[in-house]
Amino acid sequence: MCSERLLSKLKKAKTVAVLTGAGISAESGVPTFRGEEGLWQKFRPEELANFEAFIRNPKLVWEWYNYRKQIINQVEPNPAHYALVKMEAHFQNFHLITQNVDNLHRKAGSQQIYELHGNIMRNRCVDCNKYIDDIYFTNSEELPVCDCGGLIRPDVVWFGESLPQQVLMNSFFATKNSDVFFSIGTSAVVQPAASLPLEAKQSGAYVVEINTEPTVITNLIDESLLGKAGEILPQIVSKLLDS
Ligand code: BJW
Ligand code: ZN
Repeated sequence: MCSERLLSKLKKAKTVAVLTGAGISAESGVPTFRGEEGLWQKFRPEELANFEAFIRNPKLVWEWYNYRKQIINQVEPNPAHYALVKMEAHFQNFHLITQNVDNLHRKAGSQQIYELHGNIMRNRCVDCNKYIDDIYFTNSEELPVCDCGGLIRPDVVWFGESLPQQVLMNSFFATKNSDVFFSIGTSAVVQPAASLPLEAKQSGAYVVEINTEPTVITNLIDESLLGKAGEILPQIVSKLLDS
């Protein structure tokens, strides 16, 4: 699955950047966002992952997050997450940029992670912005409320909201400097993350996609590896380490 061309690019690479999306956690049992299987109670992510939806119906949005948190708390990283830990140890400069909020890269042992869309285990108050660690509540009739009386929300990035600026700047910097860039398990439709593989391409990186299906960027990049990240990434890493 690892072409000679990719192997030779990787052997010469000093800086490697990786963008991951929900597909990398699919083999761990975390549902993706798009496609039939990704829909939660037939809601599109755009309908739930926005502030207006939260204010209109916080109970519904919290139900979605509680459902996902329950899954995330029970699952383990898969071979794709672990392959990226090995890559981090191998390369001089390695940057892992993730759209995922599920903590699985950290759980696998990746050290430096740019979390573009926040983290599902953190929360903050919509009024005073105070950070609140993980909260557990099973009865979503009782919504979590801050000391100040404000509603507590998950500390994730919803549609129409800005991404954490420093994390975004670091991600673009790493992308522009990369010799090889991987886009793994993302449909590449949500901006600004979706522009990173194309930014890498424009800056001269060798851009590789790993996905079970072709995406909107497949024809714009250098190499598309069709298949499961948990199967393809370990093959790439072992070929690289054995060579
Ligand atoms: C496998 C696999 C296996 C499966 N192996 N692969 C019009 C045009 C352009 C942009 C916009 C527009 N209108 C609005 C915008 C901006 C908007 C946007 O991009 N919208 C588009 C959808 C049109 N973006 C934003 O609003 C962002 N902010 C922003 O732009 O700020 C500036 C601004 C501010 C104010 C006004 C305007 C601009 C914020 C985006 C936030 C996204 N948030 C979410 C939720 C995060 C919290 C949470 O998790 O709940 O992030 S939405 C959701 O989508 C989540 C994901 O990170 C993100 C991306 O999804 P991802 O990871 O790609 O998952 P899927 O399911 O789409 O794909 C999975 C893939 O895996 C598939 O391809 C499978 O084939 C594959 N796969 N198994 C390998 N085993
Ligand atoms: Zn508050």
